[in-house]
Amino acid sequence: RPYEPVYVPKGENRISFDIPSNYLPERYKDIGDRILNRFGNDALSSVPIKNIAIPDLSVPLSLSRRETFSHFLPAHRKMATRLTELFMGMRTLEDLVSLAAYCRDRVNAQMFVYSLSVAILHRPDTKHLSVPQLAEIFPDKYMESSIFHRAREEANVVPAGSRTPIEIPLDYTATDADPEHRVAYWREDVGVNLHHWHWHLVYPFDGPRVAVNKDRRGELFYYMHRQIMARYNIERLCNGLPQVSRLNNFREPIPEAYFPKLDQQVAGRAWPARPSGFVLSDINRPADSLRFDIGDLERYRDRILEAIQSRQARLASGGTVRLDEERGIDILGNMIEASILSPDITYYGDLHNLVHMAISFCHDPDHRFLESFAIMGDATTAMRDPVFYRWHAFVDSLFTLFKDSLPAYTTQQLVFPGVSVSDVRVNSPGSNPNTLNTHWSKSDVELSRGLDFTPRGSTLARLQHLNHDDFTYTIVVNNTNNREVQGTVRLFMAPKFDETGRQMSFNDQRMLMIEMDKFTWTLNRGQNVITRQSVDSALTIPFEATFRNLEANRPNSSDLQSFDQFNFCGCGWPQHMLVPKGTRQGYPMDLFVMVSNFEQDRVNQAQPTGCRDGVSFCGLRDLKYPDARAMGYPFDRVARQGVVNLSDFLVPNMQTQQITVRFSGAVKSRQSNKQQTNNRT
Ligand code: CUO
Repeated sequence: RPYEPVYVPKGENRISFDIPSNYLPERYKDIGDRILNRFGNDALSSVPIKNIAIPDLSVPLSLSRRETFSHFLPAHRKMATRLTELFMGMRTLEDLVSLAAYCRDRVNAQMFVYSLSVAILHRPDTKHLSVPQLAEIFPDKYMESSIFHRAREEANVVPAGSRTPIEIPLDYTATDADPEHRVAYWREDVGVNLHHWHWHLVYPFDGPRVAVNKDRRGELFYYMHRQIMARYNIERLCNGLPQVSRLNNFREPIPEAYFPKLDQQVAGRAWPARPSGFVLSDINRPADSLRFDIGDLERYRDRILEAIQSRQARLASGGTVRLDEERGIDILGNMIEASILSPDITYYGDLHNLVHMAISFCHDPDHRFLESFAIMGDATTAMRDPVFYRWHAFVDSLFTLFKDSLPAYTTQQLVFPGVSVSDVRVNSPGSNPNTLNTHWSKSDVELSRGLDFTPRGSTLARLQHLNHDDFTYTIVVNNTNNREVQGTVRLFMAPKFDETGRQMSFNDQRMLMIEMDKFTWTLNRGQNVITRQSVDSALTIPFEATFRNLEANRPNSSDLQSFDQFNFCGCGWPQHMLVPKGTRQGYPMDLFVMVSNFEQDRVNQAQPTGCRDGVSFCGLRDLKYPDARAMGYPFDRVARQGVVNLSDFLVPNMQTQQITVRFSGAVKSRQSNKQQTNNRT
């Protein structure tokens, strides 16, 4: 979309970029004046672009603008890494903007956004900027393709300000004849997919070392994806489906089918679908510089298993490294994913990424049909496909194998001397105590930034999604120490019963413990009553980071103006997906709270500046992960001797409460517009 001004939905403001005429690609050079003046006085503010000496772009330019881009493809990520390095290496912000302006109409659009976003997130002079919301730049990766025709039609006929949002129905990829479709609302949720894309932007597995080499990134790869698996499995149980099976045999047919119904607007093609029963094959696609056999994947898998069993890994530099209690899981995360921090990437391979690719090319493994990868080949879209969870269930089982070989936590590693929790409960206004209420909501996403049409102006897509009533935790904690102490409050919840209706054992239940919140609290002597709002969860980003606020979404409204001034964190679990759907009858879950000793959780470092949302899944920029305990503590280890059920696991600084999650089935508008208050420490 050359030379469109960037539309900023803040009143009628438009910004154009004043591009030096030598920046125009060959194709437009002769008609440069006409293009550059295309919007005349329509563009109210103009950003001058400095004319700089353009560095060598031959590597990123080797991917055409019309190809689909995937950072899972080694050849593509080599190009993207080069481009990211160039963006990161620009001396000043002005030079960066200039190079970006030059690249925008030459480089592959998705690679451009990927590399520029990684650079923005990691350059010291841009790290306080939010990267643009991807669903607005590439709505085709998040929404059913037919809406784009409808949006253009609406925009052509109806002036901005009077346009009606284009409604996207909840069920458009399949029917309930496919049992997997019962959880499609979860897999296809825009916020969930935005979080996943953003996580991989913040934690790239390849690229400039400063972007990759982050504190405990391998462990966070394990923990964030483990939590996704637990949440998805709970959602399945709520919908009468069994937990996900693992993809542990690379030669067996894959039962799950998926027909994405997404268009790749850039390539002008539909994303490939996968009928049931497809089998993975050896991949040989010279056009993608990609060649590997199923046998290679099996070899990598067996070598990783051997490392887990022997608790040591080979180093590329020679010698070995021990997979110990403290660092083992982090090394394994980097080894399995794999990131460039893998101890030996030639020996252990690139297992997780290559299986993403093998699945995404199973419809055309040797490129004879000139087909591109399917949605599993792109972190932006992968979570929509049921096979994502089959594959990640296997990846997770490798981590579990390692974690379960570590000794159980002793009670000394769990207690907080002098501190006990006597009660925990949840309350939602107007509802029974200890009940969480879920429902559908409809919310809007702006389409106009990502669509090429005139006349411009706001055009919205309206999506139906799961949501819940806001709620409050109340926790009663007694401190019998004769001084004030600091505690870390850890909130989790898990289903009480398994698929067959039997009460879960501790070891089964701990695998489904989803983190709900985590925060530090000062405990006075005696009794303390802690209250905490669900909107303040350390897991989530605010509702408004995913959606436009429906009520405020009128052109020129003051809320819309404040929307753009709000510096959102992109990474973080969407607030509207914090609570599992539950059931109409009420789904029984155990709410668990632990108050651990902050002295042992503390990470000594500077206070974070800027973005502090979504910390549990996304960490803090430029800082260490702000919890010294193993991620998932206290549920990341097997039960100690004598623990059969959750109640046996409890020590005085823990407490549980049975809660009910009730789904109303109704479409309800949002209960509150409350912003997160950022009051966590
Ligand atoms: Cu996030 Cu497989 O790691 O997609």
